[in-house]
Order: sequence, then C-alpha cells, then structure tokens
Amino acid sequence: MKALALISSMLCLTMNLMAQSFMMHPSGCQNATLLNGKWNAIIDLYGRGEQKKFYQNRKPQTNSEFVEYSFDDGLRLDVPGDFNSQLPELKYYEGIVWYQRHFTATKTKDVRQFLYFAGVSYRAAVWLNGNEVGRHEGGFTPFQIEITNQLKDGINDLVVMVDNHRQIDGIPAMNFDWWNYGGILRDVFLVERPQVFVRDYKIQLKKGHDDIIATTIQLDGVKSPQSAEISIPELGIHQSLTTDASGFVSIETKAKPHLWEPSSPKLYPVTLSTGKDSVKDEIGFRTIEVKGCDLLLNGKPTFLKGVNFHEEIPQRLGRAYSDADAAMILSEVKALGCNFVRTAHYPQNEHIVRAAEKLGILIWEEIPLWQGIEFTNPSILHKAETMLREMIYRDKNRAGIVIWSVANETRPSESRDTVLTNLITLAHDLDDTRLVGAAFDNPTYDPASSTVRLNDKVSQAVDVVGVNKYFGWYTPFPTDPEKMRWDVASNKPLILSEFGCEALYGQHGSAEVAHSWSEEYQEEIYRKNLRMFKNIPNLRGTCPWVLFDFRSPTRCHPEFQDGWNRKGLISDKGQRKKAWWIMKNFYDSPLAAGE
Ligand code: GCB
Repeated sequence: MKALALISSMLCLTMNLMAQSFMMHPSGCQNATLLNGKWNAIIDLYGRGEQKKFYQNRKPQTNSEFVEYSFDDGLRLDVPGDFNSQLPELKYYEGIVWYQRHFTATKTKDVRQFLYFAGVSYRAAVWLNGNEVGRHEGGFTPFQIEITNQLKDGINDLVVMVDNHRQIDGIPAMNFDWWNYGGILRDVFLVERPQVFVRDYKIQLKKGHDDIIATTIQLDGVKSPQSAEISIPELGIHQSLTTDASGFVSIETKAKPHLWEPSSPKLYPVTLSTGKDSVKDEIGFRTIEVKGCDLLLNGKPTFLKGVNFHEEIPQRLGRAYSDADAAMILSEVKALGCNFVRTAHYPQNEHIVRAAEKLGILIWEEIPLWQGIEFTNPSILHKAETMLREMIYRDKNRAGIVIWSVANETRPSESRDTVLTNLITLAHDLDDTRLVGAAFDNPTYDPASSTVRLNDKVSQAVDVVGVNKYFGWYTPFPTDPEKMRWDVASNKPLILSEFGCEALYGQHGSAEVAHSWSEEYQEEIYRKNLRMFKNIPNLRGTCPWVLFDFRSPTRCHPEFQDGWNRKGLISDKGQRKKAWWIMKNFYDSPLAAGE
C-alpha cells in the first residue's frame, strides 16, 4: 500500500503540471474578467498540433515561409460549452481541439495575474504568448495557473489544447453511461490579485458545535506574519488576525447563526481581507452528523428526498454551464418535492452547486470514479486523490454539500479496496465537517431468508452507504417487494442512491412487461420500490435514477432509446412520465419526511 502511494505521488509531479490546486472561485475576487465568448478553434483529428506548434499561432514572416494552420478565419466555438453540441460533425468527436483567443491586459507592478478554468474536459494544455504555462487532467474540477511572468502589457495570445479521448487510465475510464462531452465546458477567467492575497479559506461550524465558527485562512505570497480580517456583519463578527510566517491562521469564534436548512437556507455575506486584497462569499452554517442509523441535520433526523441528474440540458443536447441552466434543472428538482440531489457522477459546475444551496437543496457530490476503473494502475490513486482534493477545495464552504462520495459501482479487489479506503481517509482528513459516502451496486439476495445483504469491506469505512439497485430492470424483483428484507450496512444510514427503469415518454403498454418500454411498466416498478422501502429499517434517503432522460452512446435500441438513457422521470423534451407522479406523491407524503 505504501509503495502504491509513493509511486502515485511521484506520478503526481508529471500530472497537473504547473496548474495549481484550486483557490477560490474568481467571482468573489475584486478583479476577475470573464474570458468567455467565441474562441477560434482547430480540429486536430490526428493529434499533430503539438508537433506543428499550433501554440505559437505563427504567421509567415518571410516570402518563402508558409504556415500550415491558422486560427484566423476558421472555426469559432462558444466558451463555455462542449464542442460536440456546437457542430453536427463534432457530435461523436473524441479527440483534440485547439482553442485560441486574444485578450488585453494591463501589466501592473505588484499585481499577480492568473488564468482560472472552471472545467475543461478531459485534458488541457495551456500556452500564453507561445509559452506553455500549465496542464491539467480531469474534466470536472477547476484549475488555475499563475501567468504573471508570461503576461504582456496589451494584447496577449492564449491557446488551449483540449483532448477528450477516453483513456484506459482515465477517471472515468473507457466506458461510462453518459455523453463524453469535450471542450472548455465551463467559465474562464483572468484574475488579478495583489502580491499577497487570500488563497484559500474554510469557514464552517466547528464539528459537533452549532455555536462556534471555525475559520482557517491561507494567504499566498507571504514571507513573514501578516494581518488579515474576517467580517460577517450580520453576526457582528469583525476580527483582526495575524497569520504565521507561512500565511496560515485558524481561529474559532463564538456565534449563534441562524442555521442553514432546506426550509430556510440562510447564507451570510462574508468578507476576508489582507492588505490590498479582499474576497467576498456567502456562507451558510449547519451541522450534519450520523447517529446510529440517523442522519442528523442541525441535530434533527432528516430523510433525504433526492434525485440524480447529469450536467446536461437534454433539449439542447449539450452540457449545462450557466445560471439559467442551473435554474432550469433545479426548478424540476424542487417541483418533484426534493430536498436532496446527487450530482451524478462528477462535480457539476458551480452555478448548479451554488443555486442548489440557495434553494435549500442538500447535495451529494462525487468524483467520477465510475465502474471500469483500472485500479491496478498506480497512477489511479493519485489521479483520484487529486480530483477529490480539487472537489473539496472548491466546495468546502458550501453548506448545501453534506456528502463527499468517493466512488460509484466499483468491484471489490485488493487494489480497489486500497484506493477507496485511501480516498475515504483523505476526504475525512480534508474535511471533518461532512460525511463521506460511496455508491455500491454489489448487494446480493439470499432467497432462503428473502434478504438483501452487502458484503463489501469498503462499506464499513464510509459514514453513509449508497446502494444502486435496479430491481425490475437489470434483475427482476426476486419476490413480492413487501416480503423482501434488507440487512445492508444496518448500523448506519442507507441511501437508495439509484433505482428505476427505462420508459419512452408516450409509450403505453403492459405494466408487467419490461420490453414494453412503457410508462406503465416504469410506474409499476416505482410502486414496487416504494413497497420495498418499507422494509429497509435504516433507509434514510432515496434517489431515483434519474431526473431527465440523458444522452448515452451505449443506449442503442433504435425505437425506444436512439442514443438516450430513458430512465428519466422526465423525458428529453421535458414531459413528465407517469412514474414522476409516484415519486412526487411519495415525497409529498409525511412518510418520506419521517414526520
Ligand atoms: C448505474 C449507473 C448509472 C447508469 C445507470 C443505468 O448503475 O450508476 O450511471 O446510467 O446505472 O441506467 O444503467
């Protein structure tokens, strides 16, 4: 195990080269400029661009010279946005696309400049004015690069090589059940910061307390102790602090905040400052704990009325990336009566996370460690740890997030168990104020006792166990759902993190026949699941798969699927299927609320 960790930390030196771990989202910083818009692009099907030095964006200098590429007068792509949905010929494209744009900047003494990429799928290499400034792997977490030394006063030339090839040692790997959208999927910012600035902070209630706010601040560019301030005006907090010589300070403050909860998701404006720098955020305070089989939100037992969704707008056949997209998805989450979402299967964009938090929705956030991972490859642990760190760095101040999930549907083996237990430990180490979970799909059914059981030692290491079980679809209900017993992780909270089946909206047929693909069949499977739930003593949450039909190249039935996973409670066109009403009634009933 130690050897694995050592090799993976060596590999880390070559991965995410020069891209620094995430600091805070630029929207809270004083000088952040969006670099969104139309970017020039070149499709590099055979991957020759690096060799041909596309990053130099060169123009012929002499009469005898020619250059075999040009970013000018060619393809234009929207940033943010996946490239697959922008041109018909890119629908199935998996490969390299080069992006280029100019931007104007002012070089000012004592000002540091950064590029911030909220999400580029799957690998990115970045050049500024012909110099390579950073690389990053992982499509769902942000990275930033300091460009102070490469930046020019005036016009700058920014080139990004994006590669969304699926790869055997990727996370996710070669197969996954969603569209492999590639491109600069999320916002891009140019951020100006003073020499000394607030690089990172965590402001949350101290574990086990609802009246102590624990704050840690990390400054950057520090050579000696510095002064810093935290202010939360509505709580009467205005504190001056002194960091140590590395720029770090941690304090605990007595306070009585109004606790964040689904019915009153209070967020407090917070300002952190040091010298010339000041950042703003809005932060909620709540506690989340496990006591026996109960999930206690602010000390009260809570049932998670959840739903899964992908970061996709089905009507646009593309990735979600904006506030408007977040509002559309979350309005349907609220309409279903949910207080909880699982942002499957990867950290979704910050618009979604922040909007959910504002609406009082609890969140399970997961790294894309989804089936088929090459656990025996020593680089996997490091890559997964990096993704987990980047996810937690980004969202550790979001009160809405209550569960960090390390994996979805992985098969027990020595290497898998090692990777997952390392990730669970890391998540606990990085954040002791939230719960750590994972979704398992390997429970077995014992016909003699009509009991579902889970024999997986990783399930003993998490705080909350998620089980994905498609009774009635991938496996028939083994008996009358009412007769089934569950003895899965019986000493802790269990969430049915996925269940459901496919139905084509408007398709009617037998409620008994799976291949009718009918709304009636799906509705009946939901009814059966609800009957089964009554016999799961430690059930503390349900999360149907899935809110909307979503695009997946693995769904090949031409009549009923046509490239869509049809397990949505809502069709790709936005129509609610019959099963939607079953879940809606369940969530509106006092039963689901445990009331
Ligand atoms: C699962 C996966 C999910 C799939 C779903 C399905 O177990 O976690 O990503 O999309 O099943 O529809 O098969």
